[in-house]
Amino acid sequence: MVIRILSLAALIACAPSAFAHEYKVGEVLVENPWSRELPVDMPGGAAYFTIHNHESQADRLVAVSSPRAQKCELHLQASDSGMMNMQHTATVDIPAHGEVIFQPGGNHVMLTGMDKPLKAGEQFPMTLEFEKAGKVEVQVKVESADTQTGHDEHAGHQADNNGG
Ligand SMILES: [Cu+2]
Repeated sequence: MVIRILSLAALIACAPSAFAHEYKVGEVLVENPWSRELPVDMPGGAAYFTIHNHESQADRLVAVSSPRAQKCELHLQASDSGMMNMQHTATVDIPAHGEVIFQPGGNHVMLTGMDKPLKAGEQFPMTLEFEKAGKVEVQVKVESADTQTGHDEHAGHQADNNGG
């Protein structure tokens, strides 16, 4: 009986949310890929997820692509002395036994060149390619705009993109 209770506790500890969905390639886990519904006049979007590396050596996210967007770019965002700073990067390092979080106000995959805007409730495929673990296709769930807050930095960034 004690053993049964313990194993149940372990199961719960490994599942932070009943709604989380995750994808595995080698020892790399991509957790809960999601995006946010955007107004119709917004031609781009952003995708977020958490990457866990259970391998004892570091890996690297080297490419992202989706049939839903012409271009998927890796963007890093760092708060530098109070100023939000966004930069395009070719790759993202995933430390050994570490995790990298992509989230609003932080790292994200910028989606541009979409033929139609993202609608809440839909999901679309996106392929992540890791240098060592290889490729994995995930389903990105689109959530409604009001389920999350604090995205203002990113709206400003997209305005910049439109100008260039
Ligand atoms: Cu961006």
